[in-house]
Amino acid sequence: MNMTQSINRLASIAAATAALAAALSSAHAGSVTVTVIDRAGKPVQNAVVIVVTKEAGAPQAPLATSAVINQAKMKFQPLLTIVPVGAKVNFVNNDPWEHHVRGTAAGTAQFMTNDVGGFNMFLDGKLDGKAGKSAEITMAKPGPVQLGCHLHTSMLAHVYVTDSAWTQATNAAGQAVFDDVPDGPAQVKVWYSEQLLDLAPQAITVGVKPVLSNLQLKVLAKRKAV
Ligand SMILES: [Cu+2]
Repeated sequence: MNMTQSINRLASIAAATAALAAALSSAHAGSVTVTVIDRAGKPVQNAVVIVVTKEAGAPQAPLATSAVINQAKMKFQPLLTIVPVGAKVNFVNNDPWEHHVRGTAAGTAQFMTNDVGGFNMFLDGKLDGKAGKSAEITMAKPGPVQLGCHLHTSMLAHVYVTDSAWTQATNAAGQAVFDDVPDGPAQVKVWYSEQLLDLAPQAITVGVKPVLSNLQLKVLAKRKAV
């Protein structure tokens, strides 16, 4: 084998190795653990963590495309619901009195646009022995939505409408754990109802090594988890 043949041989081996590495890395999905703490360093439960990836893909456990939010005992239940864009959310009044439910953009969006895709609906009180009155809303736009009631100002809850399949609420330890994020560059974003101004997204690189990311809010967590 002369010099040129050797170099060609090496070049073809290198190309094959690179192709194999690319195939392996594109097939791989990495683990990302995000911990959200508040201004005082305490873990924040029910913050919404969104991982935005460049690679297409779907997690093994996709977000449900429908959800039910009950009104019961003067509260929305649950207080935080995460759904993908286009999801249908059914509001059900289980109280024996009327609720006038409204949805408006939450966070900075409420100041930045008049077109918030908001909604309003009267739900009559539930009659004994009958199913609660309900109404379905399609969540057409990404972003946080604040729920309230025109009749009962103490009623407050949120729907986070996400355009990333990798979106989770943090647990009591302030953590969101994603097991199958496609490899490559990604951004971690966090939304929390008390944090009005969005924090800058954090750039991460997903790969074989698990990513541990910490985000600190500029506000204090609610004393009682929402
Ligand atoms: Cu009400």
